[in-house]
Amino acid sequence: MSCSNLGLGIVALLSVMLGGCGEQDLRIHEAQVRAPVPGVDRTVGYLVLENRSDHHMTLIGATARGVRAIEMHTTRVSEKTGMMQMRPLETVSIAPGASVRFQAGGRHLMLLGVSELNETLAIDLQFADGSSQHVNFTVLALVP
Ligand SMILES: [Cu+2]
Repeated sequence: MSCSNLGLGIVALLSVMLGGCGEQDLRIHEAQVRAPVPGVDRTVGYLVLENRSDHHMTLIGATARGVRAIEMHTTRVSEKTGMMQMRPLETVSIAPGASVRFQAGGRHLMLLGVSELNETLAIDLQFADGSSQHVNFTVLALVP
């Protein structure tokens, strides 16, 4: 076997090994966190998770340095009051080939106990299979 063949063999083996952890099967788009309103220590995060694998992925939580807790919420109109209401989500499942969108007025990440943010915020997304994904969220400045 020549050197170049050996090299290709290792690359092929590595890609098989990495394929097992499923990280590259998940694509993240539009990861954004809104800068908190001055004096408020909570804010929201949005993103799109695209599952390019052939199995379900289940998001079970998220953490970030400098943020006390991150919850997953959904927003619904209350049947009783007609007001918008947030409810916690324990898990968010993404079907094979599907995308799940966290966006304004819907599903969102609720960041609680937020200290000062820089231009980006690194959030670790945790999945039911024990894997996690490190995602850099762009921090959006407040619209004046
Ligand atoms: Cu919320």
